[in-house]
Amino acid sequence: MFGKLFVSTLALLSGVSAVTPNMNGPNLYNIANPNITSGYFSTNFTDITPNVEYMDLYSAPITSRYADVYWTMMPVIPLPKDIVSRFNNSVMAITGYEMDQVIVHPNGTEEPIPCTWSYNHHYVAHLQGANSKMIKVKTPSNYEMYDFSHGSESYKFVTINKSASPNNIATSQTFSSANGGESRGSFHGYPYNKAQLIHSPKAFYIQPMQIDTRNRDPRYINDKATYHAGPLPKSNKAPPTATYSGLAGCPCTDRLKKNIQKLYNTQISGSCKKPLFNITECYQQVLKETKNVSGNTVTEISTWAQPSGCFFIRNNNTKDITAILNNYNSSTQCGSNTKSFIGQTGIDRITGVGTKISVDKQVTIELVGPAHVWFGIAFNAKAMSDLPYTIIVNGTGQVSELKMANHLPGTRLIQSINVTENRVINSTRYVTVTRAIQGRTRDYYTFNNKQSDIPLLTAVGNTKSYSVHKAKSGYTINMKSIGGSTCICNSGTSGSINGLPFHKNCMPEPYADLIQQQNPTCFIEKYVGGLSCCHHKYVLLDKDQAQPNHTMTFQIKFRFWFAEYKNQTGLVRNFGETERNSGEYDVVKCPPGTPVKECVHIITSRFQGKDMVSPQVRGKSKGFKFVYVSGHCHYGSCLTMDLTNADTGELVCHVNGDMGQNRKNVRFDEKNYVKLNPCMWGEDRGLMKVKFYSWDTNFTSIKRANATDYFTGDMALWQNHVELVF
Ligand SMILES: [Cu+2]
Repeated sequence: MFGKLFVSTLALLSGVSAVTPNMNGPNLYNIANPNITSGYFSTNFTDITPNVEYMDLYSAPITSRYADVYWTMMPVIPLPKDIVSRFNNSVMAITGYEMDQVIVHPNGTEEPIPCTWSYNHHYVAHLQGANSKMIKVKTPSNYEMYDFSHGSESYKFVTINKSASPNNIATSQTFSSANGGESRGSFHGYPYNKAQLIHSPKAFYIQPMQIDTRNRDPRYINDKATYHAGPLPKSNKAPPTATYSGLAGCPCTDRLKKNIQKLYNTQISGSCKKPLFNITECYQQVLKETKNVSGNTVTEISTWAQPSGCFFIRNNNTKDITAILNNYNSSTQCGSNTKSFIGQTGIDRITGVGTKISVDKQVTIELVGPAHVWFGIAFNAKAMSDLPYTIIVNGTGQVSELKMANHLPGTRLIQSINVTENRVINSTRYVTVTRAIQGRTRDYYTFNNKQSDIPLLTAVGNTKSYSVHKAKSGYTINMKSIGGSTCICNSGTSGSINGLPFHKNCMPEPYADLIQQQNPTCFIEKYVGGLSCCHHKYVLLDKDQAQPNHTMTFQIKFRFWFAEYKNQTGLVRNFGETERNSGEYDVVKCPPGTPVKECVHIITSRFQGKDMVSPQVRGKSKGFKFVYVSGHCHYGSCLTMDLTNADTGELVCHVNGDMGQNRKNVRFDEKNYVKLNPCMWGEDRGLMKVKFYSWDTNFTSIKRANATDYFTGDMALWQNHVELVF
């Protein structure tokens, strides 16, 4: 063994020869950006790092039936005792890893299983050090790009004993590059003298997502060479001729209940982005807004003279509300023909303050509050730090105007209001003031029909004269048009699939283009497949499709390559998304008749270096050097991924989706399942030299996909490792 160490949780010694080969075979892997002028870069780990060693680790067995989804954090696998004691209080330098999925037979032999049997959708794996612990984290609803880690349920390792690991050596490491169907045939390794460093390594964790796609028909059950389609749900997008399983796209089956809630907003100016044309919804929403619809009916009209879709009109004299649905695609704006609008709040439960605002030729503000202490109301503010225009009524009935300050009493303003009413009835004070619509200066709030929702802050004191508040609260006053129309517009949807909230953060232009392209992945009502329909233990068959009973049991196998720590440069994870920040997207099939060459679905995103690494990891560094850049995209459709430095036009990394062709004697070559070569930079011969990028560098990512067929839940991720530069 030339002093090389071979360890395994199963203590398997088969397949080990004197010259330690790569687990998945010699010379299997390639890189996307070789520098052939300086020689050939070998992807055999023993060629990169002298005296490199390895350890083989196996997940607990996974047992699945056809169409099962397996996606959960698996039980911890302790590292072999001799490794733990050897690296206790010292550093292991991980130079790369290999992955496979294998059936381990009772006699110890291993049988790799193809993508056509169990599709590794992805995995996130970790090595835990003695000074870290695993915590479960809920991805925040407005997560940043670097927060993402292949799906919603995620785990994080945090350092528990900072002083134990000197020089900020990491106490845990995550492995999730080229981490899906491409994993077995794609290179996960670093150049000479670069590594993922971990202090006191102790345990292995893996959260794989596997989809069982093995046809259990006795005619095909043992055919590893060719894919034979098994039963597929109605929402499956793969054509009958597909050489890959449509289950890999996580189709939403009729076993899942989709609950869609529509969202609405009102407008008294401009036009609805999405007018509401459904008569039942129109009636319900007008009733919700006004509490009273005259005739309990919606009048349908078709005219250019009114805004499109659903709106209501309040009669100036009778105060009757008429609900109207205009089927004409008109350009007339909401609220037209009027400058008067009105809004009213209830009495706030915390402060006891209520407000009514009427805007016509001037503004009338009616305030209700406690009679014997001061109370106040601030306009267009969600916090005092907004420094809002404020009206204060003190316990003796004096009314004044202020510009609020943060944590300070604020500045008195020259009076612009007339007090027209000031009465006390049963310890409640009723004050009415009038004012010009336009504020006297910028310190005064100016009312305008473009703002139909005005956030208000209310406060109440303990004392007669204005001083520190006893309680404060806030609400929004909703202004409605009088005489003119108040439109009710569609403003999107929210909802859940199988009881789990559906949440996407698809970013608008210029960051990404899924929203503009109306990609179905962003909208629950259009969503037909992907991670949200693919949770642990889901069965990807319709209700009326019986799930075959036959089970298959296999394990995920990892071979970690490591070396003694000799001041290798430690690498950190760096993450980018072309589908910002959805985490997946649909490759939408091109229209029938499109020439094959033009049938390409393209998405683009723009981000900066700092969007790819969290501020905590960036620390005081001024930038980074790419060492390992790995594109991630899926089976069947992935054509190319390009990462470009938008400031210079330099193409940083170009990745080709290398589709399997079922060639004999080629490993991991299942037809149309992908293999992805990473880009690498280093001092080794055959590699390009590393380059510095500041955190402000602008990058563009473009992903091209073959859209001859429809693919749900595809991805276009960059899962990289970089060197920080201080
Ligand atoms: Cu993926």
